[in-house]
Amino acid sequence: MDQIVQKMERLRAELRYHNYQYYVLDKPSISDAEYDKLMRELIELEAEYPELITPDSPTQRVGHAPSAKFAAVTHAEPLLSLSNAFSEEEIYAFMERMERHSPEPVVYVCELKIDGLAVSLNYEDGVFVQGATRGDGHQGEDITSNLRTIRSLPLRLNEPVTINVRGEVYINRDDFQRLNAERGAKGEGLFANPRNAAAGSLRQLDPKITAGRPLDIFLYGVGGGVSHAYKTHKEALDYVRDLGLKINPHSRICYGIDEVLAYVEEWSKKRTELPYEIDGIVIKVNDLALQESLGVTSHSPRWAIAYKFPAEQVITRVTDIEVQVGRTGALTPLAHLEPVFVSGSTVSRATLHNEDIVKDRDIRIGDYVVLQKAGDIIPEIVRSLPERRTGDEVPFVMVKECPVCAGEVVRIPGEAVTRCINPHCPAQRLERLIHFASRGAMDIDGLGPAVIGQLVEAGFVDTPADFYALSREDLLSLERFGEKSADNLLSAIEASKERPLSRVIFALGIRLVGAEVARELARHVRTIDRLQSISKEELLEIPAIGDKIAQSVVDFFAQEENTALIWALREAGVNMSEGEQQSDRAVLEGLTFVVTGRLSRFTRDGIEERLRSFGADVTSSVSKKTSYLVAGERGGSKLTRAQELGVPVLSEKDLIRFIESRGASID
Ligand code: 3BA
Repeated sequence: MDQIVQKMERLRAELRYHNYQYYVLDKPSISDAEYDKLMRELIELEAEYPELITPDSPTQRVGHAPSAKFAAVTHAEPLLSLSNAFSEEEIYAFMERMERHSPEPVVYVCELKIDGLAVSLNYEDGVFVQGATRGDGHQGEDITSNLRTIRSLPLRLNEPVTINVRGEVYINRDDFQRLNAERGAKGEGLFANPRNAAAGSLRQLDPKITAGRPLDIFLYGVGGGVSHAYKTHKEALDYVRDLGLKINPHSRICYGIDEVLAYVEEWSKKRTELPYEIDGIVIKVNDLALQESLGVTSHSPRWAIAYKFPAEQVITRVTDIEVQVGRTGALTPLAHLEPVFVSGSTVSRATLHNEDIVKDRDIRIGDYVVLQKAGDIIPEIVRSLPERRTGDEVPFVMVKECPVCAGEVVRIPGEAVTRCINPHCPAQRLERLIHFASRGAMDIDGLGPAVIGQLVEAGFVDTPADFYALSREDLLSLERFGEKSADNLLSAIEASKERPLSRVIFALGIRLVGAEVARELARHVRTIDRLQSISKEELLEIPAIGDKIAQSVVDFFAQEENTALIWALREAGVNMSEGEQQSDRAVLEGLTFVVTGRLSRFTRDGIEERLRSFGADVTSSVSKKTSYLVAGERGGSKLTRAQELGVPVLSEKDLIRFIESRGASID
């Protein structure tokens, strides 16, 4: 038996090596036929001794059955976003901020910004155990089975380390062309660009489909604490490379603005020569200690910036300007365009935001205009081309009454928006209903704009509370509704009654209260009753809440319809409080913490008690089973031990953020 095990391990090591040469280094070391022969030998052995198959065996890339849904994964360390720069001046301003913060000249690393999808990979003792999408940065989806199919992603590293690495999954341009050609031939839909193709491939529930897609990956960072032997970003990249992971070969150390701008200019020109698409350049401070002291804002590190290449611009014609009514009654001019292909998709509409923007950009019906996608997604009219006018163009005038309810419209002096002030306006009502059921809000599956339109049309629904009174018969009387879809919708509506208070608050559609502010409010008030009776002064004590938001909340609850709506939602059984006791215990469930060193906000006993109240185990010594070491000042031997074992280390601040990222608060 031992000999068989040895033989298998030898074959695996050999295959791993050739795989690395071929997929990571792009330098094949044996012929395909020889590789296949080794692989067949291993497959046969494993078929004979299935009990000896290991999950990191090269044969095990596509072993997994399709899943019904991706599980949610909470990132131990959030994947932040990058702040953007769109000009040389903004790069310069960024670098000046860095230099001001440092007594010595700052060293930078410039990298290509791969236009793919950010993912996070976990290796335990050198074995790939879990991979996830970035999601909202705190929570992503578990796409381990799909990531395992990427040949350049090692299932086992060169060293048995436990590490989290981050990178970008992408598809090469020519692989993308080939993939689309194949799809076209089979009558399947085409992907707009390599990025969408990569996203679509990672989103497959059946890893066998993903395995047939030409996905590739570059890693560019390590997640979590400064727990390794390297001191700079460049050294971290080298470390990641030495583990056997694929890093991009074009990153470069740059000293000073001239070298950074030279890199930007060089790759702005050479980007078309690359086999993959890039959408900019990432500039990072090289020194990790300096990174740490620069810190992060709420969403992005201060020590990095992404220079985004200018967006592709095209010319098209405005055929009409329509005024739409939003959820809060805001009237938004929307340009209808002659369809035009730009940055990967065909665009036939672009919002013009408000009256003033139309005036400032002098956009008239019939005008030729320059169009681009802001942030590569949202179509935006940059300017009109007055030199191409014929004289038949019609200037835009804001409507004097609501285009849907014909009600009164007002524009408050000093504000840019014109609003329909009729609270019963059907357009607002519809938008409010759509918002209530939408993904970030009550997240009711199957209750999208089309179905809601039908329900309103049929007179079944007027306010969001009416969703909860819908019967099977109501739904079956609608067109295109079968028994199955009716039952599915009813159970989705039922399930939404259990949504956390923060979502309910967001779903109400209070002006200026987005998802983030709603979470903040829920955390402070804990029940909807408290929120209804809270004063503006009290609201202002909440850090994230300023004068405008506070006023908006108070105004909302001063309206009788809104208090009636809350009453009706409560009657329907919708959750109206943040179940503190129960939910808190789930926050850190299954995690084991060790605390060391001197903390500033808490005593050792105090923090340990808090951790336990969140459901965590707290032990006194660091082992492989430890999930996190919380280290204050002078961590000593426990810190060293954690670093040896690759146990992630959290500072006091990290811990607070970590708990917050899980929807709770340490206070
Ligand atoms: N470097 C994307 N974020 C990147 C770690 C920071 C970062 C990126 C990057 C925040 C690329 C945001 C998503 C994320 C890991 C957060 C890159 C690229 N560095 N080279 C500075 O090539 N697209 N994206 N990923 N943490």
